Amino acid sequence: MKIAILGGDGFCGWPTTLHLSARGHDVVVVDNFSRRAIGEELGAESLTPIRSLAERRAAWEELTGRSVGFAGIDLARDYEAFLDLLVTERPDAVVHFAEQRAAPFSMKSPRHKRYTVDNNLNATHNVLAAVVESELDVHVVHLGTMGVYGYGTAGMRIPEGYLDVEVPGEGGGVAQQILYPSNPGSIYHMTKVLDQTLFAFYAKNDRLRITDLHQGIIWGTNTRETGLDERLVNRFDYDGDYGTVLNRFLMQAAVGHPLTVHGTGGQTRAFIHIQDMVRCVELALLHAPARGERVKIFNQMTETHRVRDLARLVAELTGAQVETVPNPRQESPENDLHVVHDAFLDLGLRPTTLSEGLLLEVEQTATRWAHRADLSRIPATSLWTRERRAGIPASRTGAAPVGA
Ligand code: USQ
Repeated sequence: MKIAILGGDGFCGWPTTLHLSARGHDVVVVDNFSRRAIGEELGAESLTPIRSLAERRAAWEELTGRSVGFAGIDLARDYEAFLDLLVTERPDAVVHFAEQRAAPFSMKSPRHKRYTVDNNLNATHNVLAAVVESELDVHVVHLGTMGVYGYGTAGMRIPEGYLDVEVPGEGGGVAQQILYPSNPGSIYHMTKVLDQTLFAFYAKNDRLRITDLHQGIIWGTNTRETGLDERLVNRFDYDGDYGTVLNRFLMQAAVGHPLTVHGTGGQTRAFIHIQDMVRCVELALLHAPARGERVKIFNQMTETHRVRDLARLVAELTGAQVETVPNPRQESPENDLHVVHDAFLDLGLRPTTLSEGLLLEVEQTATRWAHRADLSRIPATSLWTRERRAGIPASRTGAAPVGA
């Protein structure tokens, strides 16, 4: 297939680019380097020393003989440039990762909220409108989030996108399937909820073929391809805005920082290893919906874990201290999470489990690059509301511990 990877320089986009190129697909990266620019704004670099996209592409070609194309386009603003790319390159599919993906970043200030909404919704809508205008039959695969559902399960397993309901009708109950009711927990997650409505409309009105991947929290850094050579290394974020929970704990353990459990740590979330993520995207590309079919939704996750259990696991593995810190977020302190995720397993996904991969990750990434860490970037300081407090460990400030 010919595939355009939108956001192909980012944390998910880069390993997906290489995976699909390695599988023999003809890949072109579309990116405006916004993730690198945000890193500069925050003064927070990847723990791993990532190379420029030009160096990454050259190294890949040198190692494998396969070239990856590139187009520098801001999808939220340069509609015409993207339309031109579609018409010139005529891809079979686009994989859309080109959104601001950090919940804390999206909640930092009105400016960050507005940027996240403007960027994410315009990018998604421009992609869909351009596919229609191009008159090409392009399969759109989008990286969504488990967070569109919220994390409360009301005693049931969260289905893959659609919920069976019965509504009262004149002659008795009428069976229907509806999009699972959304319950986003941040401005970022809300943009992915709104994306879902754009997809439903374009699938219905223009018969676009669309797949939405409701992904859990990624853990891990490298895939088979990004691990081939140091010039291909993937980014690893640990700062309070972009670092996700398990990767943060691994890095904190490596630098001797207490593991920062927000609140009670009773939050249960869905997880997936980065190697499984690239495989899932490939499976989704190979199993596109037909024209006229509704949006195909997969739950792209393999395990659920409670935050405090993850902290305990990492502490057992590394000897790190666990510390409860104030939760800067507005979220349920405790929740259960049960998720249907059969579709990818049925298509052949063989998940990498936490028990297999965690130690390797500590050794190969967190410890290896620990000397590059800037400890001042660790605390999560983006507050969901004015009443919230930054997630700084009391042992580092001399304040009374949480709950004291
Ligand atoms: N948390 C801690 N300590 C930390 C960091 C986080 O206890 O040091 C807690 C948070 O309060 C939250 C949970 O861990 O309850 C998850 O936070 P996260 O930053 O790992 O994940 P989240 O903000 O939900 O976002 C990440 C990705 C996002 C993706 C989402 C999938 O950044 O792009 O959509 O995971 S999901 O969580 O399933 O919605």
